[in-house]
Amino acid sequence: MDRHTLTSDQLTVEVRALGAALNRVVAHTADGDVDLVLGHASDADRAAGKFYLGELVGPTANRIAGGRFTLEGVEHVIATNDRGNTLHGGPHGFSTKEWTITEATDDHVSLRLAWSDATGGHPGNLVVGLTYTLTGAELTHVITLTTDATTLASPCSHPYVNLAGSGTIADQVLTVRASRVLFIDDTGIPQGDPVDVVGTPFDLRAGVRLGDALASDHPQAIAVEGIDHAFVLDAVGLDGEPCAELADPASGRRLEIWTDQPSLQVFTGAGLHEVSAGLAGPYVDHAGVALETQNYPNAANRPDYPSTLLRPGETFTSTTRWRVTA
Ligand code: FUC
Repeated sequence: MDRHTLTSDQLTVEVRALGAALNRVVAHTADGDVDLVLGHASDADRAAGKFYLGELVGPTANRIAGGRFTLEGVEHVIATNDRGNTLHGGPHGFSTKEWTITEATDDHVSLRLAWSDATGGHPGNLVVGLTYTLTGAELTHVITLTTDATTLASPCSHPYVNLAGSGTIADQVLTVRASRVLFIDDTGIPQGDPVDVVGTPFDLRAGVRLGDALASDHPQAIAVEGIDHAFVLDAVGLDGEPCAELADPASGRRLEIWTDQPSLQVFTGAGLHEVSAGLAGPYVDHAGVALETQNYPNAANRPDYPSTLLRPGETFTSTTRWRVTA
C-alpha cells in the first residue's frame, strides 16, 4: 500500500508511504474543497524534490553543523547535504525512504520504518513510528523512535500550509507564541543565545501578516527572504493556548497548532518555485509556510539546548495537534 486516505466531515487527509508524507489536507468548505498543504502530484516528483513537502524528516530535523557531533565521548561524522551541514537527516534520511503502512482505518494511519545509515555514518539501528489520527477538524500526529545504540533523535513532520489553497501566503497572518528566536549564520546554524523578539520582525506574538515579514529589511530576514528560523515556544503542550495560529482573513480559515516540542521552525518558502509538479501544478515562491514542531536546530552540538540524545531502552515521542476552522 503506497498511500492511505483519512476522511471526516471536515477534512480529507492523504498520507504517502514514501517519506511518510502528509501529502494532502483538503478542507470541505461552503465554497468547495480547498487544499491546505503543499504536496506532490506523484511520488516520482517527491523523490526528486528537495523541499520535504509534508515529509517526516529525521533522525534529526533541521541542521547539524558540519555533520559532526560527539556522543558519550565518541565523535561522529555523518553525511552532509546543505552548505556543509546535515539537513533533515542528510541524503539518506527518513524522508527518502519507503515506509510501511502498518494500520489503516477511516480515522488513523500508522507507518513504520526500520532505519540505519550504513553509508552516512549515523549511529544506531533505529525504528521510527508515525501515526496520523483524524477526528473531525483535528489532525494529530505522534512520532516514536527507539534505538539499539546511543544516538540522536529529533524527527519532525515538515508540512507547508497555505490556507488560501493557491497563490502565496503573503496575505495570511501568523501568530507564534514565542518570546525568543534563534538567529542564524549564513548556513542556517543558530548563533549565540536565543534573542528576545521585542522590537524585531520576529515578534509574531500578536500576529503578523506574512507579506510584511517577507518585505522586512532586518538582516536576518533579508538573508533568508523572510523567515527560516526556530522560535523558542512559550506555549508548549497539547492543551491550553496553541503555540501557533495561521489565519487567512480573506476566507476566514484558520489553523491552530499545539505541540509538546520546544520550538517551531517557521520557513516562509523561499525557492518553492523549484517545485514544478505540485498537487495543482507548479508552485511559486512563498506558496506555503512550513510550520515544523521540533527541537532546536543543531542541539547535537549545543549543551545549552534541550538534549536530543536517545539511548537504548528509551523511547522518543513527539505529538502535534492541528485544528482547522474552515
Ligand atoms: C526548512 C528550512 C530549510 C530548508 C528546508 C527545505 O526546514 O529550515 O532552510 O530550506 O525547509
